[in-house]
Amino acid sequence: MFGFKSKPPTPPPAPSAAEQSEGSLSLFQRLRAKLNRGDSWLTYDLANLIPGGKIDENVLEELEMRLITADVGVETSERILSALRKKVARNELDNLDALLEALREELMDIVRPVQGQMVIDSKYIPFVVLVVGVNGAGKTTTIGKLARIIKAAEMKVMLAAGDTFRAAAVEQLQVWGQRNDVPVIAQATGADPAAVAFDALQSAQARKFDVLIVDTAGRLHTQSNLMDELKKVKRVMGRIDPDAPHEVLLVLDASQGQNALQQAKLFHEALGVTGVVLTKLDGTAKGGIVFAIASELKLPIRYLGVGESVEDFVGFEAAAFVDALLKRE
Ligand SMILES: Nc1nc2c(ncn2[C@@H]2O[C@H](COP(=O)(O)OP(=O)(O)OP(=O)(O)O)[C@@H](O)[C@H]2O)c(=O)[nH]1
Ligand SMILES: [Mg+2]
Repeated sequence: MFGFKSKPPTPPPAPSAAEQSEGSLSLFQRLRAKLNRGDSWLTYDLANLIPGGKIDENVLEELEMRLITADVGVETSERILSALRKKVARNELDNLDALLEALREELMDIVRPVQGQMVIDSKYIPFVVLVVGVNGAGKTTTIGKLARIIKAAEMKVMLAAGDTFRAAAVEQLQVWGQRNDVPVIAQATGADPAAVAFDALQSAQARKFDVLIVDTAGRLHTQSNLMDELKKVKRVMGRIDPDAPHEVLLVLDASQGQNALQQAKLFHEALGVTGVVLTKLDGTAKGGIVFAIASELKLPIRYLGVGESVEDFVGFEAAAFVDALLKRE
């Protein structure tokens, strides 16, 4: 679920969603079951719309509506449909299977370029991951999940409790630390988050940790003073290692639809996001936001959160994701 530079992984990282086919229900199957529920998703009942088996404007309009209501966004949906319309005009799509295959290709073209693992470069000691996002997006939970897979790859990982604002935020991170048996650097609530990050980086460097993950308090992308605070956290770590943080992970709640796209734009402007995690894809989210982010921002999508527990976490794989949305049982 992440790559390595300079140093081979031992043992290999956790299996990808597509690979986890054994066991009661694979993550891929679960993702698919959640995203492809009943009449809520793309291909449900599409066949019934095609009385003579013919793809016409009604079918295309229905498909466009479904893309938009699945959070793909108007602009991206229009782009997909215009490509499909051209094919229909050339008589290349004369049945549902051909239409679905063409749709699959269009969706793949959008997400293939944003599939990219987080690469932990061992030339950095530690490799620093700064985790940001709005309140309740799933930052702290994502850190717990990430710490687990990094530890499983036999790397030394430390957590920094940079959320000094919300009551109990430090304790929440400490619980994840205990669960994964990884150290958590913390200060009292109300401390300067930049100071916490600075101290943690110094400590992780001195103790030769492979990875440091810095939690931060949730904040709205529109609160410029709080966005400035994050810039300071970033800047201060840069004094110890000019390249740190080496990954700025933006955590987005996929069920927030188009608002998540707006968040991504502003966090990226402020901090230079290098990777996105989409959480809560097991809930009411329809998954289309992945395409909106890929097509409009072109930011790498690293991981998907598909539940609250530590194993509900998969590396983003374009083909597995698109298939989870399109494939009929
Ligand atoms: N269903 C589901 N719930 C999730 C997922 N990720 C996180 N959660 C839940 O979302 C809630 C908020 O998660 P946190 O990790 O505390 O979010 P946060 O971004 O750190 O929140 P703040 O620190 O308050 O900004 C918790 O109840 C988590 O269990 C997910 O992938 N699926
Ligand atoms: Mg948190």
